Amino acid sequence: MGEHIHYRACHLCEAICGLEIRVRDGRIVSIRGDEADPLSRGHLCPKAVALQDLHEDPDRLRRPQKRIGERWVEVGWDEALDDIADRLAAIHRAHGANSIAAYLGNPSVHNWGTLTHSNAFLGLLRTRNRYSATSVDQLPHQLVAYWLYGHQLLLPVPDIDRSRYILMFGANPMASNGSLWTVPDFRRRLQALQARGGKLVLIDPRRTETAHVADEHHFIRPGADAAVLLAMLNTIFRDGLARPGRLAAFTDGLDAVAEQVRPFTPERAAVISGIAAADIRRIAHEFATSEAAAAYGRMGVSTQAHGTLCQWALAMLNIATGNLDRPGGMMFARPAMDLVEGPMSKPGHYGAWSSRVRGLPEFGGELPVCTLAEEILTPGPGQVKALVTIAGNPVLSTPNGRQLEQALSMLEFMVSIDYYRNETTRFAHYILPPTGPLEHDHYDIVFHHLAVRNTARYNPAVFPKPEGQLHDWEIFARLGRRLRARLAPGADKPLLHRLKARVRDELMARMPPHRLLDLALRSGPYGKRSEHRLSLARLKAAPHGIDLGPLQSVLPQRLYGKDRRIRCLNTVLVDEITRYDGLLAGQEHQAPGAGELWLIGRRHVRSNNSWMHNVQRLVKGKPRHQLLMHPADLAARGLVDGQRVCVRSRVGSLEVDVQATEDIMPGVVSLPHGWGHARPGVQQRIAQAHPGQSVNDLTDDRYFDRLSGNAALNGIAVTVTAAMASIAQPAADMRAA
Ligand SMILES: Nc1nc2c(c(=O)[nH]1)N[C@H]1C(S)=C(S)[C@@H](COP(=O)(O)OP(=O)(O)OC[C@H]3O[C@@H](n4cnc5c(=O)[nH]c(N)nc54)[C@H](O)[C@@H]3O)O[C@H]1N2
Ligand SMILES: Nc1nc2c(c(=O)[nH]1)N[C@H]1C(S)=C(S)[C@@H](COP(=O)(O)OP(=O)(O)OC[C@H]3O[C@@H](n4cnc5c(=O)[nH]c(N)nc54)[C@H](O)[C@@H]3O)O[C@H]1N2
Ligand code: SF4
Ligand SMILES: [Mo]
Repeated sequence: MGEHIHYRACHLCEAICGLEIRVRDGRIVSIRGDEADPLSRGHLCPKAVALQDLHEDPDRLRRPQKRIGERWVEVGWDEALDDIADRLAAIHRAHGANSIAAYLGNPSVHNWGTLTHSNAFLGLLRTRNRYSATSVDQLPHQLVAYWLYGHQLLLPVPDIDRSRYILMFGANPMASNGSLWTVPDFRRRLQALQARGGKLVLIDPRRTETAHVADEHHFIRPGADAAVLLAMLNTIFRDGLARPGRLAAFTDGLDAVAEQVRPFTPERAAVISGIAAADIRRIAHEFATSEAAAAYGRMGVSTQAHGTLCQWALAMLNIATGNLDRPGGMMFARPAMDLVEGPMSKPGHYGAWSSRVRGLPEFGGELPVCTLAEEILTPGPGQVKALVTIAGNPVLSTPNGRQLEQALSMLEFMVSIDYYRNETTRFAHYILPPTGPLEHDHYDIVFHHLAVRNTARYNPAVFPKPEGQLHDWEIFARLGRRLRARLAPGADKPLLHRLKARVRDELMARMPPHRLLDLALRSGPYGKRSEHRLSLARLKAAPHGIDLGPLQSVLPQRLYGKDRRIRCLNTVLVDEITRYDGLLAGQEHQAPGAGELWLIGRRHVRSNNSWMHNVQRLVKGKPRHQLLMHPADLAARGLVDGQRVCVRSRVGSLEVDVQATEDIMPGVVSLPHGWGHARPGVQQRIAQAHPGQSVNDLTDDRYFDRLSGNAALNGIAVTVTAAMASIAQPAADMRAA
């Protein structure tokens, strides 16, 4: 007891800020930014303080839960794990490997025990029905990285600390704190860039928090980015501004790219995007002639109908101008525990098989989640009968959530590894809660790959593991051991093969994540053969983290594959470019019909996807889940600010309050995701008092990026009318008069 200060990296979002957590007599008394963290330098956001609420939340589950009808009872670990293994094995035997699906949610990449140990367990299932939040998020980025650089995790980031020009499409780091770009304290880093005479240009259908700090902002019609990006690329080639520099020595196909983009003129892009041709040309020139520039695009240009084309065109802008792998341009991090070069490397593969119902391509062993509900609902061989969810809430986070709810209610068996009974896990037969975030140690395996500076940081648990609880990795290890015993995989293989698999299993089950980290650090780029000599012991002795310096040029060595070359084009891309040209020519580009509006999403700094709404200090204050709409669009429909409205799409409808704002492009409306907690069976008392509506009751499972299968969550065609309740209101008033 007494007072202790713990240093700890925040795992809630991609910024991985260092925190200083003061604990007195077993209770947190304060959470501050860790000034000595070489990456975050003292920055934190309001969510960090909510770690205390998460730790203390009485709604957070601490024991395995079993559902019997509508009733939930607490059961022991052994009883739960035995029964789950029995039931999964029975379904596996009766209906085949693909009848069990798995869904991994976003926090699974922020929890290192899940990263190190879930794969061995999931591998035992041998199912092709693996899904994750990747396909409602960054799948197009990973596909393009795999095609261009040979590895799905070779994702370059804007080297903001040395950049002179950032061209940003569809990202809002002022709210998100950066994404596929670990950039804690974006605000201060941007101010420094601006003080150096640099500039941020933002393209977004909403005048966002980031637009307010940008030097230039342009509205764009949702989904029109590919036309603008291709036109910028075309301008750069046409006007002789393509200067790949040293990249030319290991880049193939850039001349063919110039050829491919020739039909895309700024004039054509202007018609569909709403951005003037002169602006498109000027920005392309500014970008190409800046001494260090980075073109970056995130959710807005990933979760839309042309996500892969957008990410490809952004990469081409950086390559054609020589800004890839150059200080101040788009650079690759070199993390201490390396998932690109290390033994855990999974470069990716594409289209090795397709989904059963809709024929969507797999990527890296996963299928797009927009097809999950129909894989459960459509009878026939290979139909999904059971589901394992890990740290996810697909009912609120994937398109057509109502359809998925219907599908979940029809499963023979479902188990969720999660510490909340949320909108999804309430359908499970078992919920297995892992320890809370401060009850296990932490090293960020993923986000050092995306950071603006190379650093490494390990922190032990703030609180001891409570009696009778298991860490995520222990749940996977124990469940895996039981499942192996029942499924006896490889029973037809020689005894030696089976023994080896058993030993590997046992080893993993006894190998906590920190032992794996130690091995990875020692053999990694800053390990025993380098001046840094990193090991777990070295990191333990440096609780604020170790600085490994600014990003370095790493190409061509870091390119993946034998010949280490960048491949700009392939036949799939060429076909897509041709098809897109046809779409523009035939004016078939998605456009809302008469009276329709485009629906887009948004994030808020006090929210985290669907799962931090059970924290009073984050949800208090003015509600923030209204539909944002331009006053002209309200007037055209005879609606007024604050009114209750009905929003309708192809798949569903909902009622929300509307808020008038000039900060949104006319013709566009915005609703945040992650709300919609007023569903029976959810156990999150504070969230249910501020339920909001789920935008994914409107988004469409049939609207997706054709190449990757990533859901198109932005640019949904909707109508907005007065809600029944608000029409009834004036009528009642009239009667009273
Ligand atoms: N319309 C629309 N939809 C979207 C988006 C959008 O912009 N618009 N964004 C998409 C994006 S980018 C994402 S990433 C997804 C997120 O979607 P999901 O990943 O499906 O959902 P989350 O809201 O992150 O749910 C996280 C769950 O994990 C649990 N959890 C938290 N930490 C841990 C842990 O350490 N272990 C375990 N076992 N469980 C834990 C929480 O209790 C919570 O129930 O949503 C997507 N959906
Ligand atoms: N506070 C907070 N931080 C978070 C999260 C959170 O929920 N809350 N979630 C985390 C996760 S999982 C992720 S993936 C990241 C996401 O991080 P970001 O991508 O930076 O965040 P978003 O707010 O989704 O930004 C997407 C932007 O795209 C715009 N947009 C929509 N449609 C289009 C379009 O067609 N074209 C263009 N050009 N723009 C468009 C939207 O208006 C929005 O401003 O944030 C992470 N950080
Ligand atoms: S910005 Fe992200 S990592 Fe930093 S304190 Fe906030 S939630 Fe945590
Ligand atoms: Mo995400």
